[in-house]
Amino acid sequence: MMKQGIILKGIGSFYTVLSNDGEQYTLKARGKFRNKRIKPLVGDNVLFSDDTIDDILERKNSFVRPAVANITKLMLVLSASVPRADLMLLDKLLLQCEKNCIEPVMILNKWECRDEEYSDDIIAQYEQTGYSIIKASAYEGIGVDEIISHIKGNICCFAGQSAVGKSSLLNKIAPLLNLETGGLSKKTDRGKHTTRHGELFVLHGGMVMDTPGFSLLDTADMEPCELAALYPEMRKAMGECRFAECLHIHEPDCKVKELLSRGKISQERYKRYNLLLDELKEKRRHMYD
Ligand SMILES: Nc1nc2c(ncn2[C@@H]2O[C@H](COP(=O)(O)OP(=O)(O)OP(=O)(O)O)[C@@H](O)[C@H]2O)c(=O)[nH]1
Ligand SMILES: [Mg+2]
Ligand SMILES: [Zn+2]
Repeated sequence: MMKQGIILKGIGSFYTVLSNDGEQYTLKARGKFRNKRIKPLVGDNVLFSDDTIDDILERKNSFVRPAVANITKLMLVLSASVPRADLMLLDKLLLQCEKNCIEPVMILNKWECRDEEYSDDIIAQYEQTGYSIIKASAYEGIGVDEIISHIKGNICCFAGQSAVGKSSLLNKIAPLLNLETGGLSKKTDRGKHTTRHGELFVLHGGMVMDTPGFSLLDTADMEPCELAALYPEMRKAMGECRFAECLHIHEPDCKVKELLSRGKISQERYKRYNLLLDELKEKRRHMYD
């Protein structure tokens, strides 16, 4: 009899699958996947019988690093003190979410020892996006209930640079996880992370994954004129510029520029939009080289 389930983890050629009836199975993948060079991913919805995965259902989205599919929320963890965030990287991850129908949730961890000027600035730069920004502290349990409320019914990946406190927050949310955490000082070589195998944990009515970082997909397939629509605060202006193909830089009667001048769009985020736009144009120039 064929059953359906979701892959929680894969080690070697074995996959742990949580079936719709709530049982967990250890399964192998059919040879046909290898022949077709398809690798079942954590988060995949699969059909299986006996001890083999027979089919992978269509993916809503998929990523290479971490290898995961069908994410519905990306929990972007930042530190309100150190380490400082790379906001360009954050913006790129937010664009990635927009492109893949993933809801981003920003978490400002270490709130109990926040640098006020710095954390206020981050909040100010992103408040016009409308994204949730949760003030949190794994140490003091601040914001934990709010994070938990986002998990139900979702596949949530915790992403963010090393040492922002992803694993610490997850341990606070679900102490049984007992994930490894560490200070910056413990990590000798930069590429090394305390978090290794991607695994989905079933908790609080949803699933979460701790990740050692989240790499970006290539954005070369995007038209420069599509970029602004991936910024919620700019999206409001779409269709209101004089030119349909407006890139919102030097064009006259540009609604985005108007919102910018009225403080409805953050100057800093807009500046990074400009840099990204240049990057995109540059990439497209080289596409036909
Ligand atoms: N002050 C403060 N420190 C925290 C908080 N949460 C975590 N830390 C510390 O920050 C350091 C990094 O925490 P981790 O949970 O290992 O960070 P991570 O994001 O999982 O790091 P990687 O696994 O390397 O990606 C540790 O020393 C934690 O004790 C917090 O809320 N406040
Ligand atoms: Mg970690
Ligand atoms: Zn415009």
